[in-house]
Amino acid sequence: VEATIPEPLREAWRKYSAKPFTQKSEIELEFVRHIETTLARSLFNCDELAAYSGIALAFRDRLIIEWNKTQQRQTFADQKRIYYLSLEFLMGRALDNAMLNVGLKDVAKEALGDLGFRIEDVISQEHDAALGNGGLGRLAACFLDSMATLNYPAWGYGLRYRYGIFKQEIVDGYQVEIPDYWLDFNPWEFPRHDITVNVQFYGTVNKQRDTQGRTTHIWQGGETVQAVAYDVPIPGYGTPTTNNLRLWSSKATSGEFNFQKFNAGDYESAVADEQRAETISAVLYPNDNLERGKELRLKQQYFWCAASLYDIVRRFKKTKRAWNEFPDQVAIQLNDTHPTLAIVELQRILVDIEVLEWDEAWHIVTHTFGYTNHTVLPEALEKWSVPMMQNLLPRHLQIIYDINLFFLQSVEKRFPTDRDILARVSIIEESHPKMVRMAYLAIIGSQKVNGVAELHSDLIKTTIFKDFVDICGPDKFTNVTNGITPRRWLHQANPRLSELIASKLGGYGFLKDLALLEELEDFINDKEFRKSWVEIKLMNKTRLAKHIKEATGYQVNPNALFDVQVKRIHEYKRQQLNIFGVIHRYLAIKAMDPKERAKPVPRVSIFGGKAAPGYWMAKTIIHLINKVASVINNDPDVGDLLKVIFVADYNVSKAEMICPASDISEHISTAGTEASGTSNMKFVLNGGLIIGTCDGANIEITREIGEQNIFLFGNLAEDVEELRHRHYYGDFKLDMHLAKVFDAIKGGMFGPPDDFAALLSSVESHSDYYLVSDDFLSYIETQELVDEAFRNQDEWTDKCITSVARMGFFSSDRVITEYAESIWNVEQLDMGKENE
Ligand code: NBY
Repeated sequence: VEATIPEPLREAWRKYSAKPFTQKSEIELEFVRHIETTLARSLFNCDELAAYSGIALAFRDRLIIEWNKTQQRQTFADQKRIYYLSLEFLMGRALDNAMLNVGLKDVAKEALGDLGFRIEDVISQEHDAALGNGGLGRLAACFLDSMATLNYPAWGYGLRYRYGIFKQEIVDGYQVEIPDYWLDFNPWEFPRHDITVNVQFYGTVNKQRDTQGRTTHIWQGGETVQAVAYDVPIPGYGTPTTNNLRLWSSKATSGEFNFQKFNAGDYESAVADEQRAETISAVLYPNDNLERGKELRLKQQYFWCAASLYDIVRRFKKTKRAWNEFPDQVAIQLNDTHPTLAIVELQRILVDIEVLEWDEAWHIVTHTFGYTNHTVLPEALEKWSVPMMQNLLPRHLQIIYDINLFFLQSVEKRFPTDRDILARVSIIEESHPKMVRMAYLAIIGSQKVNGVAELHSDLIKTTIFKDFVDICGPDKFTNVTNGITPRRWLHQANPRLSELIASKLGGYGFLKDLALLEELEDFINDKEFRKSWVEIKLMNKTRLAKHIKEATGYQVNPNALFDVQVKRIHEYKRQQLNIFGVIHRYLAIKAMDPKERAKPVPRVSIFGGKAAPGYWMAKTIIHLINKVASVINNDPDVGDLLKVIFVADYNVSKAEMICPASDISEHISTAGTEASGTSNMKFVLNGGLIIGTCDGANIEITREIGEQNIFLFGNLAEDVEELRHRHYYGDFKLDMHLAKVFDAIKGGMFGPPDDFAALLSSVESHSDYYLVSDDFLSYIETQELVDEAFRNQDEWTDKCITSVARMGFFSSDRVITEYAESIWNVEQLDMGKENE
């Protein structure tokens, strides 16, 4: 391209083109320029929010320079690209991350200092980008960071929700949801009003014969909505690579239609059309691990898949390659089943628009996609009603039926004697109404299917997808254990620990190669090092204690054992087990002779997490935690021995404060239910220990750090089925310690017992599906072991240091490398000397 531009022009352009800043004075110049011109303010009315805006704009510009060059480099290299399709990207704040990733936080700190601001105060002005529910969305964000850091040519595709996950307030002990309008000022996105895609809904399908006598399908009528691209730069750490996250926003097509309505004076219906269109990307659905079949959600999914596929195909077509090379240029990863319609959409584009033969198109499709499963919970497996899909996406439903027909024919040929297999594996469930099973469609349309931790990947092969292993062969199914980015979850969240580690390991190389942490074990007896280690933990706990005081009014002792469970509230994650354990502890303290009360280890039980607004049982658990907190925290018999805290509105930036401040964190799901968990990794990487079940990635964490460094308890996944069966048919007897806890609740100790009746009866008389009673004794005994271990601070510190040293495996860089090699078959871009 460049060769066609005359040299003098190129010369002038080069002379004036923006250069990335590196000096303090340059940052100050940019900062003041943005305050004075972009924001039209001055020194005299520059508050912290304005200072945030100024510095964010300066760094935004800085990223854009590298982002442009990255796009050019990747176009020029013309390699296979990764497209990560996710309905959720739980990014959190961007400024701190941007400063750290380009290596200029220290310089920015001085610059801001010169101009009268403390960098921490400025950073905390930023609103979290909370376009996700929990682990699945945060995983996508960690992957973007790793893909950029490793110089992979990669794009994220998602939706630009106007409202992210709701903000949580606690009022009288109850969760209240507040809308999260976050776009007032967002310097991190670039609207691309020139990059739009028209997306069609509803209408009808007509068959036609083309000139060669082929039958073609024409999808006509219905309505169209316009997708507008908003681009978010994703800077890698210590590399110029700055990738792109493209989020689609919906708006009414500015076509004939509206114009005519306006001219005819029908303003109201023209405006209504506009609002209906904008509704598609208006709000993130706040359910995690629950599927609710709403039409608007299906619209979101198709809107996003259609726009993304159009964009991907457009980019491929620019290279003028033959269609059969598509899978060599494009790898599309489906983050759960939410983007499964992308499979159908690509088949539609190839067959209906590009007029490829069905088989040739299907070969391309099935070599392009990979599908990641994140759950085995039956209530979370996506299904869409056939009538709804028929109405909204008539052509796609036809294609799904054809995919299913060819698939079932091949199954029948291979398993002619198995009479039920066709009904079991059909994409269409023969219920009333009929349902499209999205996971089955995703498996059939993908080249690889993966789970997110070893146990989970084994479970999907032996339970929910067993038949597909027989049909497709075991090689289609694989495991890629999750990980986290050490940039955000160590360096950014815990700068002091990161600095201490760097001082021992001779630099920050471990942030790019986390396995280097193993050298920390050499310093385990280094007195100075250990002292700093303990001091840092105490500082982080003190910082959290300060937040707790401000947010709740409760004063907690930073020297107490901080016991943390923060994650979405869900019965399978068993916050109820934790709070019942807290009540047990409280009853034990109350029963002690006052002289005895000096003995137990003081503990602060910290909870945090949102309940889906329609998940009544989860809300009841939040209510119970808050009631228990107000009783225990105000009981003079207890004092510092036990405090219970509910941190409202748990989100990414709260996690950055909480993870470094824990002594022990709880990952106590019923065995076999938590696919992986990723906060378990964050806590250990920050020098905390775990109490947990043999579930998800806890198992691999144990293998890496050693079983002497983790507190495991409870029944194993392989025994769960049998136990449930026994509850159901045999006699069920509540654990005796748990019975005392229940008596206390029923006696009104924590308010009207009716408030908690359903929660108790889910354990007592509704077969205790999550095995709370079965695991209770083992849980409380293990908590006693935790107390004992904490009493010996030296040994505790040994465990913490050893664990951190052995966490290298859980870097999302390792995860992305595995995906790249075993699923995507893509290569890192050769950065030549640029990456030095
Ligand atoms: O994905 C989580 C798993 O529970 C966790 O074990 C795992 O570590 C993590 C990353 O692999 N799943 C999760 O967060 N799921 C959701 O947030 C979610 C959101 C929406 C829907 C379903 C699940 N939905 O159907 O709308």
